[in-house]
Amino acid sequence: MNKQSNLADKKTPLPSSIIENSDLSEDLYRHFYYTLGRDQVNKSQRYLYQALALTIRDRLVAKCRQTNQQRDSAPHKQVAYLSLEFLMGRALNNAILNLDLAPEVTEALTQYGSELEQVAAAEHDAGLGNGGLGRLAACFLDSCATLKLPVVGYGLRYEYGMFNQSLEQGRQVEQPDHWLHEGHPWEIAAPEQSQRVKFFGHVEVYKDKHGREHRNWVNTQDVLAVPYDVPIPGYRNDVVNRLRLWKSEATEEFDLREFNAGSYPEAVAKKNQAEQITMVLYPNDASENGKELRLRQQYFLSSATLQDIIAKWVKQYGEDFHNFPKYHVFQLNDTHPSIAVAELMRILLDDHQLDWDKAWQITSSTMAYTNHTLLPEALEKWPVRLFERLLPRLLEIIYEINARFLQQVATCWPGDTQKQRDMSLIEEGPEPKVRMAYLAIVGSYSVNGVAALHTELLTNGLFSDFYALWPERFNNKTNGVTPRRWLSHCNPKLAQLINQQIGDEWVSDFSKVNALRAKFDNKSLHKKWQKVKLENKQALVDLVERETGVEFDATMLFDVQVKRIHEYKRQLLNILHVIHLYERIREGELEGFTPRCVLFGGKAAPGYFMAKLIIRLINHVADAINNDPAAKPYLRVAFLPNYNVTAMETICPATDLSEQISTTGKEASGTGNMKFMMNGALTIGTLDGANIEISEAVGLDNFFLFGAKAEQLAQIREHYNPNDIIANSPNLSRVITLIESGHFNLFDPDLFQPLINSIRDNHDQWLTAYDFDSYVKAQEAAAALYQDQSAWTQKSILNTAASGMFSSDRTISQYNSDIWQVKAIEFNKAQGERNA
Ligand code: GL9
Repeated sequence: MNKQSNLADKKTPLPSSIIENSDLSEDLYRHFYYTLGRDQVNKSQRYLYQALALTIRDRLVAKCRQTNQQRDSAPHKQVAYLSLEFLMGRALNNAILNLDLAPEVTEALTQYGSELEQVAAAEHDAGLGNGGLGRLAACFLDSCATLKLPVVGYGLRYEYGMFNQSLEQGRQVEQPDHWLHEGHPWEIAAPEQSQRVKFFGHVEVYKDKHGREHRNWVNTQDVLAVPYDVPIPGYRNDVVNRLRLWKSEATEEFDLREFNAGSYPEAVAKKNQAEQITMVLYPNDASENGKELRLRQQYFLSSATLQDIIAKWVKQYGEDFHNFPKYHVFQLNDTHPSIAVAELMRILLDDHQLDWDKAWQITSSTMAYTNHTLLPEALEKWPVRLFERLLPRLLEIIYEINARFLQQVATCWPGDTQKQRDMSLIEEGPEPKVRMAYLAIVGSYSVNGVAALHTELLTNGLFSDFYALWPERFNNKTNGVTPRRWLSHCNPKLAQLINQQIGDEWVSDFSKVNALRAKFDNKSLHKKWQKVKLENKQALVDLVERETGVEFDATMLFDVQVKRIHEYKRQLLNILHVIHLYERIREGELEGFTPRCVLFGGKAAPGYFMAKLIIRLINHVADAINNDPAAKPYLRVAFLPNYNVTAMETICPATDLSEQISTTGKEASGTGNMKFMMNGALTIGTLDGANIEISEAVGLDNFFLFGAKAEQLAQIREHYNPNDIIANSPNLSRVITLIESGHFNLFDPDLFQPLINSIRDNHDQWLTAYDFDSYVKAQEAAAALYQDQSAWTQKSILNTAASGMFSSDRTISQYNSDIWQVKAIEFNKAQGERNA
């Protein structure tokens, strides 16, 4: 300690100033030639990328250390954001933007005859998530660092991320995404901070010297959790937070025991079993996955994270946990890590001998739960039998939590045993199950939904009993997205134009983008706005042509739906409309026809038959249309394979019309809708999720609204007959007749019948028929408006101007003021001077 300060006194440069004063191009040179041991610079963008990433990582590490020091200089409350998914995408350009290094980097690369764009393209997406939920976690990390909040992300370091999608004869084919195979230069392993996570075994009861009973979970098969830290820079504010990703490894003793028993191959096989846990991300969008390995992943993340944090606590404060809730919050990203509730209880009870009430008080005042979906199939329930075998001690704790909770229910609703069954953490039946959402609610001091409608539906519907018991626990936090990645970085031309108009403060205070509103009618701005859009569309034209061979035309209306393929998101409704447009062309109904290019993109869960069939229909329809010369001037259709974060960075700046057409009440929020809006797209959408708030912010004059409303659903369902609707809609009849005629599947009769049946026979669960005519009408309004470029551009500007509240900075500020209440990290003067 003294030695160090002596060194500092003698003006030995601090680690951070070594980096800050060093020359970026020299560092790049050093990493390229020495760290990586390469030569022949020009030949490998890949190694140049790695060297540049290491060069920038040095700077991040310096700031991360400073951030830690500052944060730890006084006791500080901190948040752990627990998520099974962090869909980070690429990191290089984001770091360069946030650290403001673009000029230096560009110059350094010129000396190697290279450009940032080429080098950046060598980076693999970190695809550690499925879609909205995982990308939200990534946007949140950016906002937390930008708002200087002490928030650490905790997740899993999957060896294989979201699968790569390709198309074969219109079918989705999945390939493994071995994103780590060329290394991940941003991460730093911290094996000395590894944790042991227990599985299997059984519970023993023992008495301490005071005669008190305790429990021990013994004879377990342990797995090692090794942390890898990824730096998360704030926007030009010197703060660098952390994302800690756990990798599973075999414990050494395990190997040794088997090895000594003479079974070397078995020992190695066990090692594989341990390493399986973080091998692969489950590729399921909003649907339950009952696989044992998935529960192992969830417990592994929860246990490693809590043990990590508790170990640091004990080191600092010993076993006095009295103040623990003053310094810690655990935000649970959906129910996936909700086993953390029981795990924190276990650690406090068994490892630190707290009594139940004290442990419960601590647990239930540090956990907070975010719900991301109302879809019943996504509500996680784990078989009690599985719990019993895999996590026997956790099941005991859940039973005890439940027994005490049901007492409360009984007090509140005396004699109402049905209520007790309804609210029990254990679902009865031939195969009893643990209801993970209920565990999360009972164990948390805050429960939030992700858009106003969604939270309303949670409190009035899905969780209404819990809301009746604890109304103060429930709150809404409408989602947001980071304007750094989703405007500054992905749309530099528009960002620059906005800067010219209103200055650049919007980047860190996105409410300021509202200043654009005053200029919505400025003709010279219109010209520039249109020019930027056209150039962005050209970039998308190139991407689509490269990836699909389909020629888009940048002068046509770009109509885009990219997101996971799911029936409730209704890509089917969209392609039915495309077929309707095609029929108009075939029948010569061309009056007022606005030429358009329709783009689809998105992955289907590998086991989701209907979603995969929708992909095939889109591709077959696209083929028919793109190969019909009569259609070419009016309509082009493409399905872009392997939609991911990086693709969206080219897509959203180029989109005119954003398709947000889910069945009302089904999309909890949506976040793609916000990215498109920021970039000046107009939305065609239902009153669902955050669309409602989007339409309110921009005004219904600037939004193409259609479809049933959530409050009408029950009434619609009462006498609903989709076949009547089809019969009474000439447009829809014509479309369905064309599909049923086999026009798009000449060699494969009945191929698409399950899709038609889902509308006709299966009560049209997603109201595709019900909403079709109103969708077509809204599409016609969009098409008509597009012909008046000046009117369209006005509305485009108004959309960007009204997107201020959809910044994840706003969302995170609300999480902080309502739920977390942590203080921003402020660098004190002394430290600033020392580092100057
Ligand atoms: C989701 C909801 O479906 C979205 O509407 C919401 O915007 C995001 C983020 O809150 O969460 N819930 C969910 O399970 N997914 C979501 O996108 N699915 C995936 O992430 C694939």
